[in-house]
This record gives sequence, structure tokens and C-alpha cells, in this order.
Amino acid sequence: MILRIDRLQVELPAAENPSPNCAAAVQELLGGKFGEMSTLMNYTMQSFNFRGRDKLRPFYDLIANIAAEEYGHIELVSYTINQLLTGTMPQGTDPTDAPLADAVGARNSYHFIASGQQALPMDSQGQWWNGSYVFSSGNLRLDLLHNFFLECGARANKMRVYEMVKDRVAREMVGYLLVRGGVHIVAYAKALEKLTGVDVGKLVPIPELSNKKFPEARKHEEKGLHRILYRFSPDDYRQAGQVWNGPHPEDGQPLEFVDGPPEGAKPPDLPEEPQLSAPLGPEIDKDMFAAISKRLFGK
Ligand code: MN3
Repeated sequence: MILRIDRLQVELPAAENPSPNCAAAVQELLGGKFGEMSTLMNYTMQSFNFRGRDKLRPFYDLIANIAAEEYGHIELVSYTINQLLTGTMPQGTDPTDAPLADAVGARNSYHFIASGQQALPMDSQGQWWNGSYVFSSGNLRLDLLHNFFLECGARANKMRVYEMVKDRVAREMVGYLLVRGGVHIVAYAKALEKLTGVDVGKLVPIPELSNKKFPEARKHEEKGLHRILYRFSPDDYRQAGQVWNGPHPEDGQPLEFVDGPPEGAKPPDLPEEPQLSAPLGPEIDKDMFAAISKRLFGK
């Protein structure tokens, strides 16, 4: 079962400069091959398919628990896209004025035609996320090696999107997810180390750029978030702590398994899409509305 908490894992600010094309770029981190939908579904399927669970319980607990965290990551990226799309069509609400005219020039027209200026399960090129991005081989070493690679690829994509999009909402989201993705890289490295004895930690960081170069990531690392694995369950997945322990491979600080999810923050309230849902725009005749009201209610 999945328990759901109506909080975002980290607080997101409103966009300062909403932009459809920035929103389109951020879509890669949601529905791209290396996006959060892929990490979510890879670890979810691997946990459902896990054989030898009782014998290999710490590895099962690790993969299943990280899958739960990824659910909150697709939520964070979606809210970022929504913030970047909110307020980008400024022409008002009269359909004859073509209030969505600017959307014709947007890279992703699905944002304006197929949704109400909202996130969709697709990548930055408008290609739908698909199940072929999921790798679940049934071999634990192979799956862990794949997950390590997937998280490193995801990290490269996050850095490039950060370098493309300057708005604070995108950078806050990427900064936080660079830190959390970094935890997952180390977690899969530690898992491979415990399973085989190989020192995968010597490979990190991939790419070589440190998270500390990104101010929005650095502030979380200064609070120790790169050392913390959260346990996303009221009572289960406790043996993940048998993998998540010892020193962090980059700064040698001790890893910590925290008993519960992060405190998180309230999700932002998104306004209605004015072009479709404004029954009382400035052009509506208030006298006519009053006359209808009088006929119906007698006053
Ligand atoms: Mn993630």
C-alpha cells in the first residue's frame, strides 16, 4: 500500500518570470528517460518483482523505500512546471480576443491545448513517458548497477536544466533534487559495495561538478540533507539502514537513517485557468446577471 501525505517534500516559491519554454525544458525532469517518473517506476517495479526478499531484505527495503521518495519528486517537478506556466497568457478572458494566442509560439502546445497550463507525463520534446524506460532484470546486482547509472544520468540532466532555466522555482526544485538524487546515488553505491565488496563510492561524483557549486543545493547540504535517508513508512523498510550507514564518500560525514519523512511544506494553490473558467469576466453584463438572479430568487 501507499500512504499519501498532502505536503511537498520542500517549499517551492512562485515563479518570478513564468515562461512556457522554461516549463517545456523542465518537463525533461518529469517524463524524460532519466526523469522522476522513470526513477519512480524503475524502483517501484523492481520492488514488486523482487525475488529472495527475506534473504536480501536490506536491499529490498532500500529500493522500496527510495521508490516512495520518488513519488514526492514527481510531485515537486509537476508543481514547478505548473508555476512556470501560471500567468504566461496575459491577454484576458474574451475568447474573441484569442487570449491563448501566445501559446502558438510555445514549444509545447499540449500545455495549452491538452491541459489547463499544467504538467503532463512527457519529456522536454513533448514525447510521452513510456514503460520502456523501466529496467527490472530480476538480477539484483544488475538492477543496482542500473539504478546507480540512472541516478547519475538524472543528475546530469538536472544540472543542464539548471543551466538552462534561471527562474527561482526551477532552481529551488533542482537544488533540492540534486541533493536527494545524490543520496540515491550513494545509496546504490553502498548497496553494490555491501553486496560485492567493490568500492563504487570512488566513482562519485558523476558528473564531476559538486552539488556545492549550486547555491540552492549547497544550502541543503549545509543542513546535512545529503547524509540523510528518510524512511517513508509508518513501520516498514527499517533494514534499509543496514545499507545506509558509514561515511559519505565525498565528505566523510556519517550517514543517517531518519525515522520518517521530511517535514515538507504546503503545496501552492494554483489559480483557475482564466481562459476557460471565468464566468464573470469584465465583459459579462452585470445588469443581466442581476435580472436573472431576480427572476430566480425574487430579489
Ligand atoms: Mn528523484
